[in-house]
Amino acid sequence: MSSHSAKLVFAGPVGAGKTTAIRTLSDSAPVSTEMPMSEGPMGDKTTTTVALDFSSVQLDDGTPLHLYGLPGQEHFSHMRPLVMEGAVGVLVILPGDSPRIAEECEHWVRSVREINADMGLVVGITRTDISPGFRMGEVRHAVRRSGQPIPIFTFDARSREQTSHLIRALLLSLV
Ligand SMILES: Nc1nc2c(ncn2[C@@H]2O[C@H](COP(=O)(O)OP(=O)(O)O)[C@@H](O)[C@H]2O)c(=O)[nH]1
Ligand SMILES: [Mg+2]
Repeated sequence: MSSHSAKLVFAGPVGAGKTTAIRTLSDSAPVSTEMPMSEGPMGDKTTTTVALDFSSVQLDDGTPLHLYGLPGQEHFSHMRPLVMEGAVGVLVILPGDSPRIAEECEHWVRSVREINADMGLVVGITRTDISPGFRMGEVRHAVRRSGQPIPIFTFDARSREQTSHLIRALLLSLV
């Protein structure tokens, strides 16, 4: 890793855990643009990211790591190439309790690759503790359908240890 800085982007659908992961990792208070959900609350989730999340953390060697969370909604898809500009890798976060997880996986991995085919990519699946129906095999198949193989992990975005582990896996996949 260079001594300058690195940029990582967190992508994925609404409710996956992008904002939570960035908050969990943050050294300083993250900048966030949370607003009440226009369509009303989704379960216990009453706000959603309308523009983006941003935070900066330091790697062990002192390298600043800039973290950006993309808005999940499709009507903000025009922001993805802008936010991904200059990023070294993308973490696609998917909610394990989504009945559409395979479809969402294929969609997000393809969207990222359409913007940058060489982008480092890792899939992280949250909320598996509350998803009795979660099947890793479905996500593996979806990843295969969307092209090159990429690592898939489960993690809890509320856990700093688990989220840091995933970031390390993404950074290691780039070298
Ligand atoms: N039970 C459980 N909840 C989680 C886990 N990871 C994230 N969450 C919760 O899932 C929600 C994700 O919302 P948010 O971070 O706003 O999602 P975003 O739309 O992707 O930014 C939050 O309420 C988190 O606390 C997990 O592994 N298990
Ligand atoms: Mg968010």
